[in-house]
Amino acid sequence: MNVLTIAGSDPSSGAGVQGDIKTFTALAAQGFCVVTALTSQNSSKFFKSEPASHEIVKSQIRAIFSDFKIDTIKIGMVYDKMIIKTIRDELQNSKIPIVLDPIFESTTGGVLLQPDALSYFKRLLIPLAHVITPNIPEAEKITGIKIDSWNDAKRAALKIHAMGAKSVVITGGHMQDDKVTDLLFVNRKFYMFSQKRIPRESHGGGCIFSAALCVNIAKGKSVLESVQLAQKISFESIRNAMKIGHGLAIARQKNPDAIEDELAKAINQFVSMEGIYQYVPEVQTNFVYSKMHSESVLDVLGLEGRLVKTGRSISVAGTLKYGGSRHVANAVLAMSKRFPTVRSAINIRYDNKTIRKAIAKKLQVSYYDRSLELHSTKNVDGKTVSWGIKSAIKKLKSPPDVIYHKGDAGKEPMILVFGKTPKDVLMKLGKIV
Ligand code: PXL
Repeated sequence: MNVLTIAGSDPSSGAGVQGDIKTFTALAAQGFCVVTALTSQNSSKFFKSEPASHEIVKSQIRAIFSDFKIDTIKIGMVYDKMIIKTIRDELQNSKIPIVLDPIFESTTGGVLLQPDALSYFKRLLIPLAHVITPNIPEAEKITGIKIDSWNDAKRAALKIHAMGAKSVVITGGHMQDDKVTDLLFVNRKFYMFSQKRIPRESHGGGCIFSAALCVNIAKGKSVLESVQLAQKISFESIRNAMKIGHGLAIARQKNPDAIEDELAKAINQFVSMEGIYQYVPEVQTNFVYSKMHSESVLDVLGLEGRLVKTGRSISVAGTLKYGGSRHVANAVLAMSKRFPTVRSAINIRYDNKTIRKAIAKKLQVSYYDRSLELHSTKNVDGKTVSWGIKSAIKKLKSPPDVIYHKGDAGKEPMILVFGKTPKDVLMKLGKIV
């Protein structure tokens, strides 16, 4: 999935476009950015900021939209009236969900929105927001309501909703409390989610929250679920913050889903293997990783699109999703029923040379013959693969590394490489390609 941030540059890279790209990457999304302004700051001090021209902001936005299909947009620092107007003009007819993160001032005191731009922010950007994510001082500034209690926060949320934001999250880090509570208003209802407070200031946590929210919405999750997940992700990132410079610790993104994290890394490694495009079959490639004790394809993470051969390279089409793969996922399910440690697999183009190489490298290779399958399971979605894997492992005492078949009428021959983890699969693949 492709996620765009329209925001300012933060050279300390805890916040701003750099922080957002890190969050997108950590959560296995493809990140894009449009830079609205430059700041000079480090972990202790904010020095200066200056805007990009509105022409170059417009040109960046058009450059992105003329090439990529963007799933969600986050808007952060927008700095001045002209940039706000440009963003509004470019996005007002778009149907892409927008997460608007009001950025008025940095933790270290820098001005990130010109004072005369606030009314433009309210009038032109708030109505575009699918979700807006002010903290308490930002919600006060937008609404003029002094927030001392959750009742005040609710009034502020309703007022921001009335300004045109579809849903509103007021992040409660600034509320005096030993917990951190976020207030969500969505579909006419209020929800409150609390998390332990980490007694330490850090830089970037707010940006991570809204960027993570943006990724979760891109993944098709509801606003309610996305906010809860984003709270967990930013909490973990703040807990994982590191004092790298002389001032504030910098929040560090962590993907709470280790399966997604490992598979996304392995996919990136796979596509950059030299000459690997030659191993992608006609039906393209999928790479999967299942949960432990998986029961159905919904427990197996795979690409909803595919790893697609495009000329002499491979592009990653679609998003990692549980249930995203049928064939390769069913192969792993069948395998892990017998050998539960095997949880990952990839399919590559059949070539007898590849099989000979696998045997020469002492990988355990097995095969099945699709033409021997009974008619009762043939062509039933997913059944053929399960049947094939079962028959290939029936007589084996340990799990094979490679299983292949030579095809059948209208069916392309195929090689599957199995492993405990995506990394294990890549290691085996490295021996044979
Ligand atoms: O954390 C908010 C933020 C967002 N964007 C930029 C920033 C900051 C805070 O410093 O500099 C560019």
